[in-house]
Amino acid sequence: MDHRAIAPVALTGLIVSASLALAAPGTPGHSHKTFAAGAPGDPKKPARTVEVMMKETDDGKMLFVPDQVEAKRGEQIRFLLKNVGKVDHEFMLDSLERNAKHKMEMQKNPDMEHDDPNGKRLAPGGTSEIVWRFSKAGIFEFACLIPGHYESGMHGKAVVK
Ligand SMILES: [Cu+2]
Repeated sequence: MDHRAIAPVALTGLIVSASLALAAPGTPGHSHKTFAAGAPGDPKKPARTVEVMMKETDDGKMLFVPDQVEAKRGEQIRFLLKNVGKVDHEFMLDSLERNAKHKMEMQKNPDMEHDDPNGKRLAPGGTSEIVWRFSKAGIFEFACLIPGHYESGMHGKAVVK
């Protein structure tokens, strides 16, 4: 019996199961290392404060107030986020394409929690902030990607000139 022939097979099996575990769907949380809408800001540098409220209306809509923010290229904005609604909401600042893709992922994994430089999830009554540097010109989007919320109106534009 040659034990040396068995060892590499066992090792390969171990590597395969480890990779499968890492790639398993439904893993809560994920990181976003690249950002489409600019870059995480520097809280020590000056920033203009923009308050954004998240809420539901009596007729079933879900909104950001305001739903449009304008910035100059290079400007830093401190988004002061307030969930004044009755359910969880999130604020995810990204390109329209990336938010659309991310929304599909959220449909498969609705409990995905966000606490990223460009996105936060807030419980009712919760507040948070995001300091963001709009280093690129373009039209970006802030959206709530919790299933059903985007479709109920929960998205806004960030226009950077
Ligand atoms: Cu929402």
